[in-house]
Amino acid sequence: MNDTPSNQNLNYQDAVTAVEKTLADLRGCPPKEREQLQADIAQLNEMHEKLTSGRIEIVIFGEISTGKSALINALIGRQVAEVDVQGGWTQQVWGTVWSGAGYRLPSLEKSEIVIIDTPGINEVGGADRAQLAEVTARQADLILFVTDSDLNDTEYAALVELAAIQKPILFVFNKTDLYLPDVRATLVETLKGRIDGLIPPNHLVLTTADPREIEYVTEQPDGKTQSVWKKPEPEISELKLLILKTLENEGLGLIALNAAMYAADKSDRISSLRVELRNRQADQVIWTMAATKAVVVAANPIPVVDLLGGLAVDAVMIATLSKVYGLTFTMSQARSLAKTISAAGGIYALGELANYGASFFKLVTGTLGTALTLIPQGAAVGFGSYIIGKSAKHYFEHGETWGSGSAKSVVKEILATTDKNSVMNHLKDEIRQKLKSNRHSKIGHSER
Ligand SMILES: Nc1nc2c(ncn2[C@@H]2O[C@H](COP(=O)(O)OP(=O)(O)OP(=O)(O)O)[C@@H](O)[C@H]2O)c(=O)[nH]1
Ligand SMILES: [Mg+2]
Repeated sequence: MNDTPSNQNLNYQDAVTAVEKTLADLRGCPPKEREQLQADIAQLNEMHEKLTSGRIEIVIFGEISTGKSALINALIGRQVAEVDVQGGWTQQVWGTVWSGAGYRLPSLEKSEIVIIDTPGINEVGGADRAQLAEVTARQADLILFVTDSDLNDTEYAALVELAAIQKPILFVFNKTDLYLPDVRATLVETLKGRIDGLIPPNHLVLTTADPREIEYVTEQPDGKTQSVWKKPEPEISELKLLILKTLENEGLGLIALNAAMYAADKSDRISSLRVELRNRQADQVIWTMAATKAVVVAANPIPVVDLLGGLAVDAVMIATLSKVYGLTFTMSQARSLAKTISAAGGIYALGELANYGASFFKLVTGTLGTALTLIPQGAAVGFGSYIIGKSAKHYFEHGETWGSGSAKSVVKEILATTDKNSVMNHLKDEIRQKLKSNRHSKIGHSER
């Protein structure tokens, strides 16, 4: 990112707009969708606040005991993070404002840098680690990856994952005071090889966040020597400079890019959730209507009524489906689409009707026992509606077209890929249940 400041401002403005637009989209969702997007709305609000206040978040990653917390203390200049010899000290992700950084994003008064401490990467289990990665992907503008020796497998894997997030990473080799100069130089070369292709070599920086005490020997006026053990000052100036330089170079562009990526991600989530919800709603409409028709046919065994009444049920189903897809089909539009689909699939074919017809006529004066034999016929007609519904769904999903095929090819494909037996069995169950609960009304009538 070698943006000029004005370019950065432009990107920044774009990002603010993108986040605001996505937020407006989220708020404008129908209540059902909004319910499922609560967490996204909250996160995006936070992102908006972060963006408009110019809060930059630096997240520190690394194995346990590599000195992540010590590094934060050294950068901030106070003991804000708990440091411990025992590994696994930091248990939660938490942040603190780096007020002494002396950096503000241009034109953003309230701009501040927050440093976020995390537990050691081998400390957290799989699920937590995924959550940690997600939090980082969401919040971090800059990542510090801390190690105190050559990388082990876990560290390398984590580094690769982080590099994939596409955010700037500074690679910190801490505890350099523990190595003799030549060993340290060899380690630096090894580490350069490890990060090759993942992190630019000039993003590798050496630190001593919490140096071990060393012996200071002083000569007294009387010639005697005195020794005191003291902790030298931490060596973190190179890291601090590199952080500030990165922010200076990438500044607004950094958080802008981050926020824009985040908003795009949320937009995708809204669309996929919308597709998923529509899908579910549409299927529910199809099942309900197919079952209704199956029950109507099973309980009123008059084929002519079925033919006319059946088309009405299908038309209602299609009009309802159109609403799921944000359209408003009139009953006559719906009836005409139902006819097109039935014709394309031969769903009301004479042959089939004749099959049902014979038994229907026989059963007009039927008893309870014979009425139950209408179950397969009801289910067969319900299956027809199911196919009509699925075809209409396809039509609506493709923006009121048959996509690349024709009505005929679509219905044919749906017929070929539907498990007829399982749909029929489901519909038969529905009929049995309805007939049982309506025993006194419907079947009571046919018994009389
Ligand atoms: N010699 C030396 N020791 C250090 C340095 N930085 C940290 N330490 C020591 O390493 C130990 C672990 O430091 P922490 O800062 O707690 O490490 P951490 O990465 O936060 O550890 P967890 O929170 O447990 O994952 C402590 O005993 C520190 O004093 C350093 O630069 N040199
Ligand atoms: Mg810690």
